[in-house]
Amino acid sequence: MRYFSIESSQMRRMAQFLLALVLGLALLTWAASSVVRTTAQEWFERDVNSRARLALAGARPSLAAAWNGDPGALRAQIVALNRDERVMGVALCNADFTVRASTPGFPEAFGCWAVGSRVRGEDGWSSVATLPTGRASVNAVPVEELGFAVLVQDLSYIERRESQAQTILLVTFALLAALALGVPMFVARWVRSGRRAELRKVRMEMEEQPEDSSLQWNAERLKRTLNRHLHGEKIVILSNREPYLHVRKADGSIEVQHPASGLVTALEPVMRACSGTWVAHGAGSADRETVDRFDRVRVPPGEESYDIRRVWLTEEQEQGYYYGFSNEGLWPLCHVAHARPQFRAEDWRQYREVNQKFADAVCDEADSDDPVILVQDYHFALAPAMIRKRLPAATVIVFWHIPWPNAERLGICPWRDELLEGLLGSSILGFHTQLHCNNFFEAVDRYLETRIDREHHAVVRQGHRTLVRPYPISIEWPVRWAETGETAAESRARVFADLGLKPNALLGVGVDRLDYTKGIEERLEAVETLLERYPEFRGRFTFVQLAAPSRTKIERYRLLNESVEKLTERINARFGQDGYSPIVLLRAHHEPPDVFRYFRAADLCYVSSLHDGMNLVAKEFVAARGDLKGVLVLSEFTGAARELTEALIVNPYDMEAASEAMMVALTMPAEEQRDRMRSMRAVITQFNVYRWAGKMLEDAARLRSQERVASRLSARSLVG
Ligand code: ADQ
Repeated sequence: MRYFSIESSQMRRMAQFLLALVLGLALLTWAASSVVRTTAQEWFERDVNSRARLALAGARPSLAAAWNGDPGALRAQIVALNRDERVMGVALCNADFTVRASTPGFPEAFGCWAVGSRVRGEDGWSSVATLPTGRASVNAVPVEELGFAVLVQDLSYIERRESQAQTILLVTFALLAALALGVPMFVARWVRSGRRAELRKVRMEMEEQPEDSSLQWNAERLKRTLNRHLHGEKIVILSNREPYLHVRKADGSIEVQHPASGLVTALEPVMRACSGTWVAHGAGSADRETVDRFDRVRVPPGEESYDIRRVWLTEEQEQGYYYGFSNEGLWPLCHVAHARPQFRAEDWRQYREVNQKFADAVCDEADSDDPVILVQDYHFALAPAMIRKRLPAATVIVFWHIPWPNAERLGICPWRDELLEGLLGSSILGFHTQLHCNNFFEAVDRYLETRIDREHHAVVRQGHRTLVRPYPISIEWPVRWAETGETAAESRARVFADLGLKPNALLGVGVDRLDYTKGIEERLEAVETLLERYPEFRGRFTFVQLAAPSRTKIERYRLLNESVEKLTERINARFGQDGYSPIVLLRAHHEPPDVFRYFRAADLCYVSSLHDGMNLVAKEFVAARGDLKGVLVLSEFTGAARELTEALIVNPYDMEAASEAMMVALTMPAEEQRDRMRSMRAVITQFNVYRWAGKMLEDAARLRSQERVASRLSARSLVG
């Protein structure tokens, strides 16, 4: 996609060169023509003078003979001398400077008195003067002792000839200049229109490929796509979080953990399908012990198909880059969740340093000059430009997993320009929604010198083009964890037993990292409002919150943790009775099979994010419900609300509406539950994570072929 800019800069350079050439030639022509003009003029004048002298010298004896004779014969002689059309006049002057005879039209300025005193010796006198009619040459020779003869010749014809010659020279030069400028420009234009047509074809293919809905995306199709379009190239993924952590347990054994992360949930199945290397921060307590000497470990355990390349960070780096700039700066900046972003210069320095460190690791893992690299999330806004610097031909696909703020909000970040510039190092920049893309365009437009190509959804900066498009993320389908062989009834029985619930109890579930953007406090308050407004649910409805501790070193997260705990205690104190607690807070990381058991056991799942990119929990709940039971209550501020329209969509800030939705969910007839669930499952079946990755990789593949066409054509035109 850099093609057009390279091409136009080449054109610009060529035009500049041609213009300089033409100006140089014009200057040269002017200088040459004035030299030629002066020299030619001198030659002509010398020639005319010598011819005049010859004529006079030749006529001298006969003039002397006739001087004192018949005036008519003397006159006839000077008329004969005057016959040449360029001779303006001839005069014969006596020794006392009086006129002896002259032809009509002899110029007054060269009368006998004016010339006489200058005629000395045998050679006489000659000169060039400017008369009102133009330049003229005058030659005077003595005629023995009798006097002298004067012949005046018109030189204006020399000027006329010179100006004619100069006009011809200039016209010829102008014609040559027009040819020199016009022909290459025409050829370039012609070549460019050819290239455009070819590129338009590729681009149209890229934009208008209809989707074959009968062909569902799955791991196999993704693999095929990769093989067909990218010839099975190895993919390098970069993310902060690794898909598998090795953790040393209290008993000394090493356990493999799946982190609670939407990013990992989405990308792990993609990596299984594609293979390659996943570069990530080695954060597990036993991570160093499980890597080889290249800091690599083969995963998934037991089904090894790709490598994790672990990058180690010092405590200061982790503090500044991860906790500081990423999670106290960018995270609150991108989420409208009322936490004030903290921007510290030291954090920014670490963020830059760590981005460089990861970018270097990615480049080291690349096995070609033009690898396909998937950069994930807000931890690595600078890495794309850093990678591009080392591997200019790489296809860098960035996916931003969280919302992108509007330009005004982004403007408060002291390093907003650097963030935008870093991201524009990518070939494709993906967001969950069109709104986030629009916000990005707005920010780039406001803060950087770029060209926004709205027709093709791209930003062009310094000759590099970045496609900016929505790719709504999703989950694998079918979800591995939903295929455990445990029926929904068995899951429900097990969870009810674990929580000590009565068989007729109603269960709500929330599953999140303990993060203030997820609206966990608002969710608990909505449960309180439900019990307040609908007493029939007291003693019967229990809401279990699975809360994975997250970013616990950050004060805001510690406060949230305390607040959720206090809120739970207060609500339980208010409505709890005889062993019944309306809220069960399970503050721990749960492995996916446990999470899915809770999903299958619940009557409703409430996802109450105050602002979210997509929210995969909502999709996981739907995926877990193969029994077509259960109701999803979903915040309107999630990306998922745009796709899962059969959920009960609520504003999580509106306690009454949220509690009302929970009431509707808990009393919803089984048939309606089935219809809603079926329709949501159909959406996720089709719009699963393989499609998400496939669409991006297909776009990347087309981009690569488009760039290859462009560079082939430009090479051809250079050769031509
Ligand atoms: P997250 O903020 O991590 O993701 P989300 O998309 O909901 O949010 O994914 C959370 C994942 O963690 C889910 O797979 C869930 O099962 C798991 N999880 C949550 N709580 C857990 C617990 N207690 N124990 C174990 N696992 C738990 C970011 C963005 C989202 C975006 C994703 C993917 O914030 O908006 O959808 O990336 O792009």
